[in-house]
This record gives sequence, structure tokens and C-alpha cells, in this order.
Amino acid sequence: MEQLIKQIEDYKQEINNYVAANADDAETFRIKYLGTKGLVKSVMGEMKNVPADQKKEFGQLLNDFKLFTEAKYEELKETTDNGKANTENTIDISLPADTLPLGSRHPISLVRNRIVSIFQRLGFAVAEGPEIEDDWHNFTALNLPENHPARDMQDTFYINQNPDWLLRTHTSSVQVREMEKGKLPIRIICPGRVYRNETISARAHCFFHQVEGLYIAENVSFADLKQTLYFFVQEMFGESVKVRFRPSYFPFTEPSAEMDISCLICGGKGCNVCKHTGWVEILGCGMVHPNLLENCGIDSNKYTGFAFGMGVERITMLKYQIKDLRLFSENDLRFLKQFTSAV
Ligand code: 2NM
Repeated sequence: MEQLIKQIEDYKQEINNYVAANADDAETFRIKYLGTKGLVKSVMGEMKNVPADQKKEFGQLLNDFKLFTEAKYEELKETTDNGKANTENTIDISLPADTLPLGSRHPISLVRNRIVSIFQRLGFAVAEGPEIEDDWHNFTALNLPENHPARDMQDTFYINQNPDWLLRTHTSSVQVREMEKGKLPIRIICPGRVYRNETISARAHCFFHQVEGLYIAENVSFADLKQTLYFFVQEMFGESVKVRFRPSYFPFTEPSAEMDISCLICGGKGCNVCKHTGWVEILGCGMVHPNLLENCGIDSNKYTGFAFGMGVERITMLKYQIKDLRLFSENDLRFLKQFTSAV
């Protein structure tokens, strides 16, 4: 038994000193030491000659020897494989990287930005406010009467925890907040998401995007309103587009009007888009109601103003001839990828 122990020590020495220059050398090692006719197998075979009372001790010794040999083989394999990788399978770091899929602006964002920048050129500043509003800023200050249908639970999302809170139904609430600050004149544009309780269809959704504008100063007239909006239409849709104003009603403006543009599809001759009238409605507007100015602490004898509001989805649908509102919120890349270039 002494002799076997000495023998194993010698083998370990030999194995430890083994050098492999390449994968073939490592394979030669495997066959010599770990193969079916290899050294480890034959040393293991010595177990049968070990007396019963020493089997446990020798079993341990032989097993350690096997593990030692296997570990050496793993080491040889690893070093020679890596060597191979360095010569035959190198990565060319000078190649261009894989291209990352680039996203693009949503059409609603593109058109909103376009609308905002047209008004910015006229001196309007962007103002923003909360999407969860209180009753005062969304309705009461805006001259919306107690029994107005817009206030109904059916039309507005109220917040359970506080019946005074709701999801804003228009961005006019932002304009009320600006008016309350008391710094005049005011010339602002308010882009943002608004919420209304609608059954979702091709023409309606529970939320949409608005851009509202407000100009309050001394001597602001309806003529200023008309020329400002006419400039906007020419910049947005081109110089050949015609406009017309129709009398209308909004609680926050008096007088109020709706503005139509000549149909972009048929040029005014009549088609499905304009329902054969030659005109399509694009926004509502009017002179700010004096009640509103007074509600916000502005002297309505000294100041006048105009306001307008438009739906970004509507403008986008007209501009790109998009027939279904739901396309904007379906996240279908085949749709979204069509708007990569600047509007
Ligand atoms: C519209 C139509 C008419 C409007 C009014 C105001 C405010 F708060 F200044 F009075 N902001 N926007 C307004 C007026 C909005 O949307 C169809």
C-alpha cells in the first residue's frame, strides 16, 4: 500500500508538469490519463487489492487523484481553447456596431409641436398645468353653469377620493391659473391631454389632445383673433387654404365662433371628408367672457381678450387623411413609422 501511495504522488507530479501547446496536446492528455484505458482507470482498479479495513481511506485518496486529473484537463482545455479563439475567431472591433432600432415622434406630438411653434413665432408662450384639476379651475371660473352637461358624471371623470377633483376636460383650466396670477398682458398657448367620458369609436376616445390659446391685453379685438387664426391656418395648411367663421356658443366666450377651412381633400368642390359642403371645422374661438376676467381678478373694463381651442387629433387626421382615431393609441408600428420625417 505504501508503494501505491508513492506511485500516486509521482503521477500527480507528472500530471502537474504536463504542458499543452494546443488543443491536440490537451486531447492527448485526456486519452493518456482519463481515457477508458487511461491511467486514472488503472489506478482505480487497484481498489480490489486494498484490504477491507483500508478501503475507505484509499477510496478517498483515489477519488482525490481522479478529481485532480480532471481539474488539470479542464485547465489545459481552457487555455488551449482560448488560444484558438485568439487566432481563429477574433472579433473585428473596427466593424460598425449593430444598428439600434430608432423610434420616431408620435404624429400627435409632431403636429402639436408644429402648432405650438407657429404661435410661438407670434409671441405666444407655452403654459402647462395639472391633468387632475379642481372644479373651480375646470368649470366654475370658466363660467360653466351648474347645470351644464359637461359637468355631468356621464361626461367627466371625477376622482373618488375627492368629489372636487376631476380629470380636466380642456386645457382652459391652465389659462384660468395664468389669469389668476394677475400678470398682464397674457399671451399663452396651452397644449395638453384632456379627458372626456366617451364611448370609444373611430371618432371619439376617453382622452385627446388640445391646444388652446389666450391673448389678454388692452384693446384686443375680434379682428386680432381673426388675423391670428388666419395666419395659423396658412402656416399649417398652406397659403391657398380659405377660412370662414360661423357664429357659435361657448360659455367662456362672447361672442363665440367656429372656424372652418376649405376642404383639403377636394379643394372645396365637395367630398366625403367635408360631407359635400366644401368646408371642415377645425377650431372654436371667441372673445373672453367678461365674467371670466372678473372671476380671475382682471378688470374687464380695462382688458379684453380672445381665446381659441383646437383638437390635435382632428388637425392631424385632416392633415394626413387618417380615418380612425383609434390608430393613434394602438401602438401599431406600421402606422407610427409613417411619420418619421418632420411635419
Ligand atoms: C374653445 C373655444 C372657445 C377657450 C377659452 C379659454 C379661456 F380659458 F381663456 F377662457 N380658453 N380656451 C376656448 C374658447 C376654447 O375650444 C373649442
